[in-house]
Amino acid sequence: MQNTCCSAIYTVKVPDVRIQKRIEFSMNKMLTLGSSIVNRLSSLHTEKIGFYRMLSNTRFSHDDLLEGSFKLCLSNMDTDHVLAIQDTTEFNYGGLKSKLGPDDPDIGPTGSSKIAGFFCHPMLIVNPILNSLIGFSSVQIYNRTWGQPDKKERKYNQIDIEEKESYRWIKSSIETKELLPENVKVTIIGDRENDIYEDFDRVPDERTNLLIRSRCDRNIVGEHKKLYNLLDNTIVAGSVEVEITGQKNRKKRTALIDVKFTKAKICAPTRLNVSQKNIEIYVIEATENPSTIPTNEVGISWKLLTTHKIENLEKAIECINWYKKRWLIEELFRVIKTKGFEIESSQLGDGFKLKKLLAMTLEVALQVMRLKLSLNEVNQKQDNLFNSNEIKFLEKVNRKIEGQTQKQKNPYNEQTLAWITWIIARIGGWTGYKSQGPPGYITIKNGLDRYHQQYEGFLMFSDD
Ligand SMILES: [Mn+2]
Repeated sequence: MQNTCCSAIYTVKVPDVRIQKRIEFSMNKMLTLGSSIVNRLSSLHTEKIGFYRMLSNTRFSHDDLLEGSFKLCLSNMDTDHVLAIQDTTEFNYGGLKSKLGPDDPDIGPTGSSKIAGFFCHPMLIVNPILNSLIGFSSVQIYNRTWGQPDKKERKYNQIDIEEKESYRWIKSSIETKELLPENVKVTIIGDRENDIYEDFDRVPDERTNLLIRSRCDRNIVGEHKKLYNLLDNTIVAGSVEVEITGQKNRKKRTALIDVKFTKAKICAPTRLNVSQKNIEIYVIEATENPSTIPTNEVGISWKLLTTHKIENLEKAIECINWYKKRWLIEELFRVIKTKGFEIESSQLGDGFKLKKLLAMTLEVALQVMRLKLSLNEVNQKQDNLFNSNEIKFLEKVNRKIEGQTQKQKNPYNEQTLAWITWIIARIGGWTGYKSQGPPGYITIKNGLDRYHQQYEGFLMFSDD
């Protein structure tokens, strides 16, 4: 089982033991209360003040906190092949405009040029076999500056990739390679925005592969001249059933996916400063068969570029399944924002503090996700996420819950994370009936919240 977020990971970069303790304490509060809003984390004035002081302490920044996360990721490494999933999200503090003035160096315009905020680009490391979250190998928290010249003014298509914001995709890959042990193979996964020629030029090596969704048709060497034209002329190699999780505009279903794959030599766009003028890659096309596409919906259609050698259908399907795990990073963003910690509702009003709060929230959100995912990986042990007193309390709660509903026993082995998650989810209002499906994040978060209150009461009485 993985180490928890709150066990002495910041010792290197944080000024002293007292602050280290303060960070651990705050992160535990965030975890059990499921919130990043300082006011909600404690009813004690002194605790709140301590948290605020720690965030405003200029002797360490969000980057120093993130060093702790990277250390933790390394110590959790439990496999020799990982998926490294990267993506960008923005944090909007438009509502704080009056507080977050144009003078704050840690705040700038976001996707919408008028809304104040910053961006975060994490690389999430996943064990593809256990489907577990190992940690973060790189996180870039950055902001644009007000009044920055636009792409046209900067002659954007003429400047080197290092000067562009999109360099973040390559930077996080390089940082990941530097951090992870050499015997660990890495498959880097990114969405369409990650389809950057320079990435294919600079990142792959003997142990590092790319698996990236195609954004644009590319020139290729050979008679078909264009990548998509080549795909049109490739036959379907086979079909596979894929479970599609329901979303806003996507119905939950078992989709039948037709799979094509082929080798291609892509050409560097003209004017580009790269060492390889063309690069051999493989391309996989996954297209949903019309027979499973619901009416009024567009079927699944992915074109994936990869440096993995795709020589048979099995390998193509394996890559499709790896790419599917990209939803984990989307889920992480939801947990940090709307589905959980509500970090955008923070009233801190200061970019430096908000970025530190985000660095801590990233690690805590990962813990909440681990709880939920544990129901699929039922043998994962829990180490020190909950202490022995809490386990005693959980045993009592478990007996009470099971007593009320004789038919519904906690199906998991005691001391596993799944056993704890089952109890927390039940406290959060989940019935445990198969028909209701697995508990969601809101339920787990509510469960942690109520659990925390009940445990405080339990401690009070056991003190008597
Ligand atoms: Mn994206």
